[in-house]
Amino acid sequence: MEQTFIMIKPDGVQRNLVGEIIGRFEKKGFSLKGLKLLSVERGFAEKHYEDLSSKPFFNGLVEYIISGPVVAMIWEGKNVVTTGRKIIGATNPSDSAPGTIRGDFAVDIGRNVIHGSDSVGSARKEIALWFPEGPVAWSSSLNHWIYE
Ligand code: DAT
Ligand code: MG
Repeated sequence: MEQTFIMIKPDGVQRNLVGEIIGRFEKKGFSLKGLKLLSVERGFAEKHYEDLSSKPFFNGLVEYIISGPVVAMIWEGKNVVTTGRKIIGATNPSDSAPGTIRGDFAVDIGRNVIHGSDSVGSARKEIALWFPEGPVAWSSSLNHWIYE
């Protein structure tokens, strides 16, 4: 089953949005396969965002991610990468539809509350970086009510 990496950024933690965000993924029907609250160091944040290292906003982005604890998660389910990005909403909260996490809870692109992997390949890379121990192996007894 497909997995994605979701991270609640430091503003989401500070603004007490952790329960709200986890609730949206839970209620959708996706399964939580990894969860931790942690602070990351500069080098780790740079590695997570290495594809963006040439962007003018890279340093500010790294400063933001290391500015406080984040919640790192693995979520599993059918099409969870693409659907997870839809639940999160567009990168710039000015463009994020109401009903999405960024559409409902963010204003500025530099404080957009949450990260989600953009492809199955990057999900695999990001899960390996953030969860070297791998996902927790369990399966929900509700799967029968969520999948045909
Ligand atoms: P996303 O987080 O939607 O996958 P991304 O991978 O293109 O977006 O960029 C990572 C983060 O970098 C994004 O969540 C916010 C920040 N960012 C992206 N484009 C930006 C821009 N033009 N100005 C400032 N910050 C930006
Ligand atoms: Mg991205």
